[in-house]
Amino acid sequence: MAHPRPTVIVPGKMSQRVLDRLPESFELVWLASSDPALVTQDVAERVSAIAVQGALPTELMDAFPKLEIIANFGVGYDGVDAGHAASRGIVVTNTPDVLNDEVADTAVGLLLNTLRRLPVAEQYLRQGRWVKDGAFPLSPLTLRGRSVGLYGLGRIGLAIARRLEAFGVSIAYHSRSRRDDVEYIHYPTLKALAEAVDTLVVIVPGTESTRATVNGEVLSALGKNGVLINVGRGSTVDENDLIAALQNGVIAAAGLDVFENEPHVPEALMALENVSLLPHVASASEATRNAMGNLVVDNLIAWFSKGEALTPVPETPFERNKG
Ligand code: NAP
Ligand code: 8YV
Repeated sequence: MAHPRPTVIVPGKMSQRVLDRLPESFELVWLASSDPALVTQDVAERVSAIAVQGALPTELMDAFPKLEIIANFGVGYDGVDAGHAASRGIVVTNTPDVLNDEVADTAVGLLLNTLRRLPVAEQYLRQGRWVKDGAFPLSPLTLRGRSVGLYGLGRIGLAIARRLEAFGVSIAYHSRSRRDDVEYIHYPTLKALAEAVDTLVVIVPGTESTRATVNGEVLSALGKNGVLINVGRGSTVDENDLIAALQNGVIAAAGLDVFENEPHVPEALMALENVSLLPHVASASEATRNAMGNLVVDNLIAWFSKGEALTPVPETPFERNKG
């Protein structure tokens, strides 16, 4: 047989762990980009799996008639049209749980950076200003006495909440369904949560139902002592409303790991002093990214060897035709 192993296509950038492990069990075809024009007819007919990091254009998905599985590098799979995959009987997998602790650690770090301006203080020291100008200015904001609201209390939201308990702040949340296994107060709407707290941490998926839900109205409800932290997806926050709220003192500060049009961050946001910005690094340690990479490959192996993916997304609860 010319190609006894399943053929996996990887369009564009991908975790090195995935690229290193795939050839042990699969024929790996790497594409320089997601452009379907790069796919030869021969490859198109062979491909039964895609491993993807970031966006997968639907035209590329549809270039492969025998596609069975799309293994997404990341727990968020907003870059893959899972509804379309479902309509074709294609299973989509993601990388839940293995990154919860790393992302939660980063969220707490970003919150502290935003409140206490620690990255700015470090730059002050490095620029010799401690010697020249004396002590760094006191931070107007503190975590002391804050009430934190989590927008999303799933796997990562809960890991953030558990960490925040140790900081002695009050914790509440909004999600569509109330959890029975926590004591935190549940608010049935995002606006009600924003009215009740002064610190909002966004950790919901980037879907149509969350798109631009953190808008001017929600930010006004958060109030002038309010702090917004976003470690979910940029699409959840209306960036223009956020910039206006930060410029006009509608809220006090924001810490952002994710943006609407990554890697582009609006100049207006970068010009503000009351923001702390990270380039989407919440899960970005070697150990955690390798664990995510392993789960991508293990999903593919499980699918082709056992007929079941390890972590399929809810839209595609399929089993492989074992016959
Ligand atoms: P999860 O376990 O599925 O939790 C999602 C939470 O959001 C649940 O509490 C869910 O509750 C809530 N939710 C979903 N849609 C909602 C809506 N329309 N309104 C209100 N609440 C809603 O997901 P996870 O593993 O914690 O990951 C969450 C997201 O974090 C990922 O999808 C990804 O986008 C993002 N993320 C970012 C990074 C980063 O590097 N910055 C890293 C990892 C993950 P209900 O369903 O009850 O509403
Ligand atoms: C990764 C993420 O940065 O898992 C997610 O949803 O956003 C991050 O862990 C991303 O998947 C890498 O492309």
